Amino acid sequence: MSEPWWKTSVVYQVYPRSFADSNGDGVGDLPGLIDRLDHIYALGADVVWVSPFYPSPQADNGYDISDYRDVDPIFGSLADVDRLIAELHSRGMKLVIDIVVNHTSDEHPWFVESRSDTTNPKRDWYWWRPPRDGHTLGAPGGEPTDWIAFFGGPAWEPDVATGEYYLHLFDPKQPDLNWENPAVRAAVADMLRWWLARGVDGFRFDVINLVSKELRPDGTGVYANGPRIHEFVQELAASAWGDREVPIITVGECPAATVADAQLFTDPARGEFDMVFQFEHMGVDHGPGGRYDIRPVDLVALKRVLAHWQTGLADVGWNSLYWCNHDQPRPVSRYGSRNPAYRSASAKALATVLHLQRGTPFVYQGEELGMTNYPFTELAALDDVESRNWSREALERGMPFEQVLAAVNVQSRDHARTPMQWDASPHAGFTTGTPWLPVNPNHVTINAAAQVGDPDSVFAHYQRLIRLRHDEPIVVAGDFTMLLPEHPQVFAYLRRLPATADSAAGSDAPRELLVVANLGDDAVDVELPPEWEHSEIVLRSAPDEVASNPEAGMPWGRLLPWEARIHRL
Ligand code: TEU
Repeated sequence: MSEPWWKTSVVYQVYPRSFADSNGDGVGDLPGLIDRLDHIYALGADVVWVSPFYPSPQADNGYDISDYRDVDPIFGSLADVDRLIAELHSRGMKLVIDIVVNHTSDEHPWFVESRSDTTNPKRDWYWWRPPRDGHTLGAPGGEPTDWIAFFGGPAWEPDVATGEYYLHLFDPKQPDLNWENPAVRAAVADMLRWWLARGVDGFRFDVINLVSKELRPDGTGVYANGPRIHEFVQELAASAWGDREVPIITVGECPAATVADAQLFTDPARGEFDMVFQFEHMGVDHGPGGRYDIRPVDLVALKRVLAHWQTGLADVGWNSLYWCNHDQPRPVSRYGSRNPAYRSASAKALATVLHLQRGTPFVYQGEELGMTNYPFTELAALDDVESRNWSREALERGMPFEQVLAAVNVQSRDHARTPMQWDASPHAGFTTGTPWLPVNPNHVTINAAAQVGDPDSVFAHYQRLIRLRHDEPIVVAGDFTMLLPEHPQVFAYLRRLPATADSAAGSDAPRELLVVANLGDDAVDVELPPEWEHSEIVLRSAPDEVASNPEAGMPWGRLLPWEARIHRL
């Protein structure tokens, strides 16, 4: 089977600010990451994706870049990146860097030039527009379109000096680049080639499907998946990495992308991306008001969405698989048990149903330990620009404080950003200084030191899931059939390797796997296909009583709370 390497890989995401601090300033850094690479290696991950480490005013924690070809001193230096690459490569691992090119920082020299004068050669590198007809700059309703920024407020910022507005789909300190201008696209491709020459193995493209947009009258504008999106991506791919002998890995982050969009982005014949991050399954606990309009997780809807992506990209394209990243709450708090006794079991069950799907799994730092959301008690403790802005606006609209706090305690992006929990010491082994965001008090029990080497740990379960993907071709290549789609508590599916599509797997390789998990606090009896009753159990996670006495009168089809099993035929 000559699958590209990224199809058999597992990616581990590092948010460098929160991973490991080597110099005691309270902020994680690249030397800290290098010191901890053996943790990721021990887990079995093949690839490390590092969130932005470039020079940045940090208005959005580095997703506002002021220089694409350097490292922010808070994170280290270019020499540290070179060392990171060498240390990863010496372990047989690879590095993916984060490319944020829908926007730059307003402090990037390109934007500084662009805003300096309406006739500056870089004026057209960004989206500048005069006030709407009959309005004065900055007056209510003067914005050129009705777009609202992802972080709240109008997506247009008035610039008094030149009398025009500029577009920012995110923070005002993140002006959008104008990809209609070929010089912008050439500059981006040039920068990617520079990083490839330095030795990186791939790119994660931030909100890349927003780069083609159409400014139109109110209610008709297009800010995502615009008319030239595939043209832009194909051009970038061809000019930046099309000539590479060893394929790199490319992941396009695509909010609002549908399966149909993803088929286009990830069809190898089209020369775009290897995979995209889709957001549909992130919406199953969002109400009509967005992510802070919280609804209980609807497991049936979650399964329907994931199955749709599995089948939608079965024949063409490829899936990314993720529960978490630096923008999402912790999966065990979001989809897992409310009962702390089941935290570990629910982390294992969630990992199982994700990792046995077809696609490339992404593990976000701390997920492999079952790290949880942080219990915020005051809004002032929040750092994330999105949750700060949302909570301020919600209070202004009259939402009671308790309700605002409850919402951020479910959804704030800061839950994923509290420091990595290495050990039980005062700052969890993350820093000797004062951490930039508080350490979760539960680090005294939930930490890497307590789990690495413990065969019952969440960490050990992730190790087994990753090893299974490396060892069993069926996990990579098998097809997917959802079972019990309407069951409100059980997540079950089959993976099958059709005999024809499998020459290299060998005749004794397993051709069918059954994955089944109880995602609830109560034991449940389900009707599973009878031919599986006496099949081999490859992996089983369950509360202690089953683990110690697996056959203790358990009827076939009974699943204990949060029990997950993988069977092999
Ligand atoms: O996120 C894009 C995005 O649309 C969401 O994940 C975002 O977090 C939004 O707030 C959802 O409510 C990417 C980055 O991952 C994120 O950290 C950046 O803030 C954003 O782009 C802007 O660069």
